[in-house]
Amino acid sequence: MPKPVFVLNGPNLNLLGVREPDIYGTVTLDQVKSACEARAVTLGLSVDFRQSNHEGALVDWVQEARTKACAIVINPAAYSHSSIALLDALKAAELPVIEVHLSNPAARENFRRHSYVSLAATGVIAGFGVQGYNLALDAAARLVAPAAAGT
Ligand code: CA2
Repeated sequence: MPKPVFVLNGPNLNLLGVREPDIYGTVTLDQVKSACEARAVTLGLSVDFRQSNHEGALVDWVQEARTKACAIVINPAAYSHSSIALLDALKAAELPVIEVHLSNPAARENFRRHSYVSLAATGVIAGFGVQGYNLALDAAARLVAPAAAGT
Protein backbone atom coordinates (compact mmCIF):
# COMPACT_ATOMS: atom_id res chain seq x y z
CA MET A 1 0.00 0.00 0.00
CA PRO A 2 1.46 3.42 -0.96
CA LYS A 3 1.72 6.31 1.45
CA PRO A 4 -1.66 7.98 2.14
CA VAL A 5 -3.16 10.70 0.00
CA PHE A 6 -3.42 13.83 2.11
CA VAL A 7 -6.89 15.36 1.60
CA LEU A 8 -6.63 18.91 2.91
CA ASN A 9 -9.51 21.32 3.38
CA GLY A 10 -9.30 25.05 3.98
CA PRO A 11 -11.23 27.67 5.89
CA ASN A 12 -14.95 27.40 6.59
CA LEU A 13 -15.30 23.97 5.00
CA ASN A 14 -16.11 22.71 8.51
CA LEU A 15 -19.46 24.46 7.90
CA LEU A 16 -20.26 22.21 4.96
CA GLY A 17 -23.82 20.89 5.16
CA VAL A 18 -24.60 23.33 7.95
CA ARG A 19 -24.68 26.74 6.15
CA GLU A 20 -25.33 27.92 2.57
CA PRO A 21 -26.71 24.59 1.28
CA ASP A 22 -27.83 26.34 -1.92
CA ILE A 23 -24.16 26.82 -2.90
CA TYR A 24 -22.33 24.01 -1.13
CA GLY A 25 -25.00 21.30 -0.67
CA THR A 26 -26.21 19.42 2.39
CA VAL A 27 -23.44 16.86 2.82
CA THR A 28 -21.26 17.46 5.88
CA LEU A 29 -17.46 17.41 5.91
CA ASP A 30 -17.58 14.27 8.09
CA GLN A 31 -19.62 12.59 5.36
CA VAL A 32 -17.10 13.75 2.72
CA LYS A 33 -14.36 12.22 4.86
CA SER A 34 -16.20 8.88 5.04
CA ALA A 35 -16.83 8.93 1.28
CA CYS A 36 -13.13 9.61 0.62
CA GLU A 37 -12.06 6.80 2.92
CA ALA A 38 -14.42 4.39 1.15
CA ARG A 39 -13.30 5.50 -2.33
CA ALA A 40 -9.65 5.19 -1.34
CA VAL A 41 -10.18 1.55 -0.31
CA THR A 42 -11.58 0.71 -3.75
CA LEU A 43 -8.49 2.31 -5.31
CA GLY A 44 -6.01 0.50 -3.07
CA LEU A 45 -5.18 3.77 -1.34
CA SER A 46 -5.69 5.35 2.05
CA VAL A 47 -6.42 8.96 2.94
CA ASP A 48 -5.40 11.29 5.71
CA PHE A 49 -8.29 13.79 5.77
CA ARG A 50 -7.86 17.15 7.52
CA GLN A 51 -9.46 20.61 7.73
CA SER A 52 -8.16 23.87 9.13
CA ASN A 53 -9.25 27.48 9.18
CA HIS A 54 -5.59 28.53 9.51
CA GLU A 55 -3.25 29.16 6.58
CA GLY A 56 -0.15 28.18 8.58
CA ALA A 57 -1.64 24.83 9.56
CA LEU A 58 -2.34 24.06 5.91
CA VAL A 59 1.23 25.04 4.99
CA ASP A 60 2.56 22.77 7.77
CA TRP A 61 0.46 19.86 6.48
CA VAL A 62 1.65 20.37 2.90
CA GLN A 63 5.24 20.33 4.16
CA GLU A 64 4.46 17.13 6.11
CA ALA A 65 2.97 15.60 2.95
CA ARG A 66 6.31 15.98 1.16
CA THR A 67 7.67 12.94 3.00
CA LYS A 68 4.51 11.27 4.35
CA ALA A 69 2.05 11.33 1.44
CA CYS A 70 1.97 10.00 -2.13
CA ALA A 71 -0.27 12.82 -3.41
CA ILE A 72 -2.21 15.85 -2.19
CA VAL A 73 -5.89 16.52 -2.81
CA ILE A 74 -6.65 20.02 -1.62
CA ASN A 75 -9.68 22.27 -1.44
CA PRO A 76 -7.90 25.44 -0.31
CA ALA A 77 -11.26 27.28 -0.11
CA ALA A 78 -10.71 31.07 0.06
CA TYR A 79 -6.93 30.61 0.37
CA SER A 80 -7.01 29.50 -3.29
CA HIS A 81 -7.40 33.14 -4.19
CA SER A 82 -4.93 34.68 -1.75
CA SER A 83 -2.23 32.35 -0.50
CA ILE A 84 1.21 32.56 -2.05
CA ALA A 85 2.46 30.68 1.04
CA LEU A 86 0.30 27.70 0.14
CA LEU A 87 1.43 27.91 -3.48
CA ASP A 88 5.10 27.89 -2.44
CA ALA A 89 4.57 24.94 -0.07
CA LEU A 90 2.74 22.93 -2.75
CA LYS A 91 5.49 23.58 -5.28
CA ALA A 92 8.11 22.46 -2.76
CA ALA A 93 6.20 19.27 -1.98
CA GLU A 94 7.05 17.82 -5.41
CA LEU A 95 3.97 15.58 -5.36
CA PRO A 96 0.90 15.21 -7.57
CA VAL A 97 -1.51 17.96 -6.47
CA ILE A 98 -5.21 17.84 -7.31
CA GLU A 99 -7.09 21.04 -6.50
CA VAL A 100 -10.80 20.50 -5.79
CA HIS A 101 -13.64 22.98 -5.56
CA LEU A 102 -17.23 22.08 -4.75
CA SER A 103 -18.57 25.00 -6.75
CA ASN A 104 -17.21 26.28 -10.05
CA PRO A 105 -15.30 29.41 -9.01
CA ALA A 106 -15.02 30.51 -12.66
CA ALA A 107 -18.80 30.93 -12.72
CA ARG A 108 -18.91 33.05 -9.57
CA GLU A 109 -17.50 36.44 -8.50
CA ASN A 110 -14.49 37.81 -10.39
CA PHE A 111 -12.21 37.51 -7.36
CA ARG A 112 -12.68 33.72 -7.40
CA ARG A 113 -11.45 33.43 -10.99
CA HIS A 114 -7.79 33.40 -10.03
CA SER A 115 -6.29 30.62 -7.93
CA TYR A 116 -2.67 30.82 -6.78
CA VAL A 117 -2.91 27.13 -5.90
CA SER A 118 -3.69 26.24 -9.52
CA LEU A 119 -0.14 27.28 -10.42
CA ALA A 120 1.09 24.26 -8.43
CA ALA A 121 -1.75 21.89 -9.30
CA THR A 122 -1.38 18.90 -11.56
CA GLY A 123 -5.09 19.31 -12.28
CA VAL A 124 -8.22 21.05 -11.05
CA ILE A 125 -11.71 19.61 -10.48
CA ALA A 126 -14.48 22.15 -9.93
CA GLY A 127 -18.23 22.35 -9.95
CA PHE A 128 -19.18 18.75 -9.21
CA GLY A 129 -19.98 19.18 -5.52
CA VAL A 130 -18.72 16.52 -3.13
CA GLN A 131 -18.39 14.10 -6.06
CA GLY A 132 -15.30 16.16 -6.95
CA TYR A 133 -13.42 14.55 -4.07
CA ASN A 134 -14.02 11.08 -5.54
CA LEU A 135 -12.91 12.31 -8.94
CA ALA A 136 -9.79 13.79 -7.37
CA LEU A 137 -8.94 10.48 -5.67
CA ASP A 138 -9.44 8.66 -8.98
CA ALA A 139 -7.00 11.10 -10.56
CA ALA A 140 -4.54 10.66 -7.69
CA ALA A 141 -4.66 6.87 -8.12
CA ARG A 142 -3.81 7.20 -11.80
CA LEU A 143 -0.98 9.62 -11.10
CA VAL A 144 0.51 7.52 -8.30
CA ALA A 145 0.18 4.05 -9.84
CA PRO A 146 -1.04 4.27 -13.45
CA ALA A 147 -0.77 0.52 -14.06
CA ALA A 148 -2.74 -0.44 -10.95
CA ALA A 149 -5.44 2.13 -11.81
CA GLY A 150 -5.86 0.56 -15.26
CA THR A 151 -4.61 3.50 -17.32
O1 CA2 B 1 -16.20 25.79 -4.21
C1 CA2 B 1 -15.33 25.57 -3.37
O2 CA2 B 1 -15.06 24.45 -2.94
C2 CA2 B 1 -14.58 26.76 -2.75
O3 CA2 B 1 -13.24 26.35 -2.52
C3 CA2 B 1 -15.28 27.07 -1.45
C4 CA2 B 1 -14.71 28.28 -0.74
C5 CA2 B 1 -14.65 29.47 -1.69
O4 CA2 B 1 -14.02 30.56 -1.04
C6 CA2 B 1 -13.91 29.14 -2.97
O5 CA2 B 1 -13.95 30.26 -3.83
C7 CA2 B 1 -14.56 27.96 -3.67
C8 CA2 B 1 -15.57 28.64 0.47
C9 CA2 B 1 -15.66 27.53 1.46
C10 CA2 B 1 -16.67 27.89 2.47
O6 CA2 B 1 -17.42 26.74 2.77
C11 CA2 B 1 -18.63 26.92 3.33
C12 CA2 B 1 -19.41 25.80 3.43
C13 CA2 B 1 -20.65 25.90 3.96
C14 CA2 B 1 -21.11 27.11 4.43
C15 CA2 B 1 -20.32 28.22 4.35
C16 CA2 B 1 -19.07 28.14 3.81
